[in-house]
Amino acid sequence: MNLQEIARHIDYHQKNGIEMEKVTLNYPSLKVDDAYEIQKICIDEAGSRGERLVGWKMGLTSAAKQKMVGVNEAIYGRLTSVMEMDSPELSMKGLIHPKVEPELAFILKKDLKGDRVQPRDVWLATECIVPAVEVIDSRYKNFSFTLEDVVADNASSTKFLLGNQAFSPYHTEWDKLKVTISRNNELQHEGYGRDVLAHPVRSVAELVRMLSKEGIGLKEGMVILTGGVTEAVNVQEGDTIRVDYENLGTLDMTVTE
Ligand code: OOG
Ligand code: MG
Repeated sequence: MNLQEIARHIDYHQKNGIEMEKVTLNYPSLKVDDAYEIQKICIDEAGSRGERLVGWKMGLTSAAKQKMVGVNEAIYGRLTSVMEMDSPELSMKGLIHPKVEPELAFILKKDLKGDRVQPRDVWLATECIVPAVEVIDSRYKNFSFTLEDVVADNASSTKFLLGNQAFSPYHTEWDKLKVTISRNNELQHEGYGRDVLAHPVRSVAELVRMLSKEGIGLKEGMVILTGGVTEAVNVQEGDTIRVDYENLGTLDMTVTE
């Protein structure tokens, strides 16, 4: 099994927004560690095209998300500069079957590393928390995959939109924050910050612990998506999405051609 070759195959489908068969169909013995290695090779490949690593995401950190895709483990993915949206307009160009989901993003003011990182370390390293919307677009047919497949496909990472307003970590009870997502003015899903590993701060701590196995950590200035609070919502051209973060405001996204 040649991980470089598998990575090149996935990178091609990511870059061009073309769907593909699951990697595990051809490589049923693929291990999670191999899948993370493939993910890394794909990002190095994107790096050679000028994309910069700007952060990380946790995925499948809520029961709603795990149930939706049938994978019961938290995973991580890498966020690059081309994934960051600079306007709330999502173009369908180059996308396969995108879904959007509400997220809470941590922005770091210090590096974080180590296998014993606790929530208090995360608080000390957090500059602010920003409401965010993530666009996921699995490269696999029918959005169907195993744990190994989705890890190799960079946890379905595609785009993310950060809200304009940053919030102090200290004046909101993030676990009690209610989040709802509507499409075309119809409520789709609702959840609470605590649906993300009891508290989103724990998602960042878990990410650091997972990365420490690879000998890496988080860097100052990075953005960390802590994982979809609710199930994701399918979108198509013409849709408008509104995510409501209670007293912290709303984030809107419109889907264009
Ligand atoms: C995997 C990515 C999950 C999240 O926030 O749970 C994710 C997927 O559902 O395709 O981004
Ligand atoms: Mg997500």
